Amino acid sequence: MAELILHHYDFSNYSEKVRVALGYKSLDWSSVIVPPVTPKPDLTALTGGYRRAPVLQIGADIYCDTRLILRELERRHPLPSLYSPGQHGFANAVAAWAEGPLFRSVMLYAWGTNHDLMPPELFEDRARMRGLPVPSVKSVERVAARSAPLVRTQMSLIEDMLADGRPWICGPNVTVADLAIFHAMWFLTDRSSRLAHEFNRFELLRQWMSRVKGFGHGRPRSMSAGEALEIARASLPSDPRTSLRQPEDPKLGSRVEVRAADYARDAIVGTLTFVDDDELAVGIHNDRVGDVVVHFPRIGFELREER
Ligand SMILES: N[C@@H](CCC(=O)N[C@@H](CS)C(=O)NCC(=O)O)C(=O)O
Repeated sequence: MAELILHHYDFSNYSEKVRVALGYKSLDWSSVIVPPVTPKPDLTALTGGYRRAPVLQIGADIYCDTRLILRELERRHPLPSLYSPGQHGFANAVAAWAEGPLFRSVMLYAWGTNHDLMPPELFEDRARMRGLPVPSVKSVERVAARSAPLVRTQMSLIEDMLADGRPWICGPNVTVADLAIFHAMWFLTDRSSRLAHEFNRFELLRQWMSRVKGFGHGRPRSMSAGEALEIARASLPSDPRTSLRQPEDPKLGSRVEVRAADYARDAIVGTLTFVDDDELAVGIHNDRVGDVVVHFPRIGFELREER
């Protein structure tokens, strides 16, 4: 079975979501650490310009965005499952809230509280990524203070989800909702314990957090970016599955642009090789990696013909 290579960095919460999934499924994987800020020349050689973390590489197939990375892990390693029938739609809706309003408040509160512990270039990089002015320390602290009540309100919603004694967010089975809420909550105390007191009131949430932590991270071994690029160059992309085009989609084989719908909207330009309800894939080529196929989830990404 082809090796799983995760490109990620330590304080990336979305990377933590995938590390926990690798632990839940008890998998061996190779760990390539990417810089938390641009430039990221090795990563973008593989992805055609996508800069976000994490990215999963399997040979010459590159999977972007945790929504698709988890699906691909499930396709290749179905058990234990993260997609129990009958819970998937609900789990997705919960995950959208957790990675939207919940994580936004947590991020603003945690970064504003821990700004002195973050790499100094981080605030400038993220402002540039979003096309916003670089915030002052004072404004970062003010926004943190405004976000704190929103974090508490939403933590009490999680406590309520667990109030009937269920082990996992959607009931008896672990789903993507558990991983999505977990990585948002993890971010609150990952850099320091300054906000640990926020968990005091939430007994069920604390117990659930330790159950998820118990999955661990699987079995990583470290790998250099150079080695990962060499593996891509020496591999062929896997044969595309049968596509399921919607009438509005560009034709297979046409030149297309894919970009994230929210932030870091750099276009990835390539040849459309596959589409279905959940996934888009484009073939790209460059001297460092040869031919690779970059895969994106459909939700959260825009697909159009090259302009
Ligand atoms: N929807 C994406 C979000 C990924 C994301 O925003 N990751 C953050 C790090 S946790 C990021 O890439 N920030 C900018 C960067 O690292 O360059 C996913 O699920 O993978």
